[in-house]
Amino acid sequence: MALTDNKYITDWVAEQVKLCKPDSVVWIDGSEEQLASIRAEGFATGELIKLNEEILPGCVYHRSALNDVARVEARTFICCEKQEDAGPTNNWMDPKEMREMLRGIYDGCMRGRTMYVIPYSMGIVGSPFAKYGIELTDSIYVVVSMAIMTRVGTDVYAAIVGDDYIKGLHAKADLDAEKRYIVHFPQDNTIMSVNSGYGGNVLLGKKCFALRIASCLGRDEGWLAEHMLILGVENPQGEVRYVCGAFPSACGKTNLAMLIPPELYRKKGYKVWTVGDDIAWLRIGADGRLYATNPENGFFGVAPGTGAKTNPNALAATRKNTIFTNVVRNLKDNTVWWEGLDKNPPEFGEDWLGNPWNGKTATEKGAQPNSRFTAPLSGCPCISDKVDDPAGVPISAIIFGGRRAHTAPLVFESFDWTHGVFVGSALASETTAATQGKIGVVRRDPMAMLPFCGYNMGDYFAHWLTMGDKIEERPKIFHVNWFRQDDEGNYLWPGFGDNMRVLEWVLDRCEGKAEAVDSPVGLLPREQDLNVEGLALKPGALTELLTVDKAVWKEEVKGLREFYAKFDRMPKALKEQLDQLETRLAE
Ligand code: OXD
Ligand code: MN
Repeated sequence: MALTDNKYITDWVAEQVKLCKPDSVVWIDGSEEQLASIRAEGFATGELIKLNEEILPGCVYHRSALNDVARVEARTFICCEKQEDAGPTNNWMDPKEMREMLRGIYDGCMRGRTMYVIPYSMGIVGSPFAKYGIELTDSIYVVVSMAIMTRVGTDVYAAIVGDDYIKGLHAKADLDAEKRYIVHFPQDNTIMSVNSGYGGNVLLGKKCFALRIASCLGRDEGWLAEHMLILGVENPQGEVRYVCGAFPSACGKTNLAMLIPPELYRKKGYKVWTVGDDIAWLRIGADGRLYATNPENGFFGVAPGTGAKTNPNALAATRKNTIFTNVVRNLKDNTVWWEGLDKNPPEFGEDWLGNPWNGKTATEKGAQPNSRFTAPLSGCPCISDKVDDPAGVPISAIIFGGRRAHTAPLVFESFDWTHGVFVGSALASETTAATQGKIGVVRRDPMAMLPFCGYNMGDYFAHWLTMGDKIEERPKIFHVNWFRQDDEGNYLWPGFGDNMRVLEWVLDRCEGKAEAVDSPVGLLPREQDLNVEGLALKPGALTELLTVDKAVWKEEVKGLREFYAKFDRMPKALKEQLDQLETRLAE
């Protein structure tokens, strides 16, 4: 029975039922009772596997299809009216043609299945900044995942006014990779996802809504939807300063968001608090500062590499009420394992494909490199007490970063907001397992939003510049690179908790307490400005980390010029920034 009498919802659901032809429709109310019965159904069908209740209470295991383990950018579309509004970095098709084509794929695809109607909120229900969505899906995995990643409940129906909600239709269909489409219709606030069961393609509140559709809403309403972590650094005086960080997928955003400061800092009383690890919605507050909220309610983190040494907070967050996807199952105690968890892989395991796997002798990896945990924010030991504050947290600094072996120094500060926007537009990184395609290729990923911006990125850069005009107390903008290597390919910087040393300089710069020197690319700390006490850096490493190699940067400018040439709508101010960088490099 429908749980709302809002005609804009019931009529739309009825239309989708007519199209997909499910055997039954279940309206989700968000209650634990209903979720428990849906989980039980998932256990019965095998879509979910219950894990050891004593060791991993409330945790379940899920496997996605072999050909369906990552986001599919080549099959992701922005279908606005005009192609030029989607811009050169998005796939586009005429919305009418796309709807026609999708109609054929969805027609009857839920026969023999149940359609679930999930009401969810991105942000605190009822807060002026929350945005609502309804996702229709034939996947139990999606229902239980959305209940972790977003705020699901009947209060969402009550909060939706008229048709002011994002419509999402997801169907697994046949999981046919050739007919897999992730499509956004920003002018109708609609998302259609079909033939996939992988989280990044099907948990529609996340990338599809909170980034692609929300970026369009932000452009129209004067705010920013960004692919950013949000963290707070508490100093020994108990003051907390907040930072946002945009890093391309799988560059360690979750690790940075949950950083544990080195002992030296902990002893003095420094702490780091996590507000979010993937998405930030940024708005200008009444006081003219920029405020960030995390619209999500959970973490969808990459499992491999998450361990007691690299990220104990993330690991702790996964010990309760978590969904593990495509990791190794330990059949002996019905728990989970992945590469990088510990040095004790199970002997009696099952790999992500469901084949017997002996971690003591295996030559192949047991967990899929993009295997995931879906865990509630509330389970994270360092979760900020501001995470549920609808006003968000005031942002002192914005940090851009990527994986660059040789180009970018460890950290630099932009000269001003416009230069900072230029630095964000120039962001690049080496590809990893989070997307399909080759691994290790350098790709430009402006503001880490290349796969997530729902409109023409030229207009998006212009929107950033306009936001800068409106913010009275602008955050300073920085660039970091934890991944710089020496000529032998060794990392020069230890990363992880020691990134706190860089954060300290960043925040001190925001408060006018630290020095910096000019360089062609931005303002750099001098070696003595970074606290490296107790760090065993190789001789000369710090000097190299803070070096700007002009020859390498001249090549970078060439690459950037090619990239900029793609955009008809690149703002003049950013083209000028590129010219100015070239001039400074020639001096
Ligand atoms: C993610 C991604 O899953 O960016 O967060 O791919
Ligand atoms: Mn992400």
